[in-house]
Amino acid sequence: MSFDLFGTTTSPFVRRVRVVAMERNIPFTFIDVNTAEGQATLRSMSPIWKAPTVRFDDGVVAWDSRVIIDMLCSDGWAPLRAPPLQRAARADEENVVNVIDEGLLALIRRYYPVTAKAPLDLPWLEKDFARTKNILAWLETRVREDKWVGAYGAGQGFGRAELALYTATQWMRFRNMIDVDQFPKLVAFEKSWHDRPSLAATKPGEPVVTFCS
Ligand SMILES: N[C@@H](CCC(=O)N[C@@H](CS)C(=O)NCC(=O)O)C(=O)O
Repeated sequence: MSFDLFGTTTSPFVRRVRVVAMERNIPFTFIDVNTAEGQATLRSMSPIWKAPTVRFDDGVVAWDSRVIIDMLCSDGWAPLRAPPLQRAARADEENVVNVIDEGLLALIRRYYPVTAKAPLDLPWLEKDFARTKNILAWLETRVREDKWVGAYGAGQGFGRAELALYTATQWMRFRNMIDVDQFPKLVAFEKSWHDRPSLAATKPGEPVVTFCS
């Protein structure tokens, strides 16, 4: 399997796909959608114009990081932790990933007026900001042993929830969107994973490496 990845060097959702590809040793070609050509191709492929969007070597196109990651792991998740099979544990993991996605999307909606120097004192932007703070406070109560997120994952490796949380808080720091340091358990969580090679090789804004070992 190989694929073309339409993305940016900064997107946390694109980063998740890059991390999974590196972890699973799946080669890909990166196409920057911040170029005119990359953006035009993205728009010809996806009606929502969002990154990540992927075209696999068999021609299959997918957007949304969760769907893409599922496809990259269709024959197994190793060395990542597979999603749990047990009902309650599965719901817990899906809920955690969904919470993180919503927190990120709320801050991404705020990021655009921040960069445009547009007003931020609008009720829906204020609600989005409060929502993200509430989400981070909730996640703070879900971190276990400084490493795992959610009820199910203790000692079972780096899975979707940990990937989602790490890439989210790192993007929030990179864009200076919220003070992550006010959440000590999230800070401890980040520290636990900093040296994982796939995370260290995909820092926001740095050139994309598409290595396979
Ligand atoms: N649910 C999507 C979210 C993707 C997303 O929001 N991507 C942002 C970049 S971080 C994007 O492409 N934004 C461009 C836009 O809104 O036009 C996923 O998980 O892939």
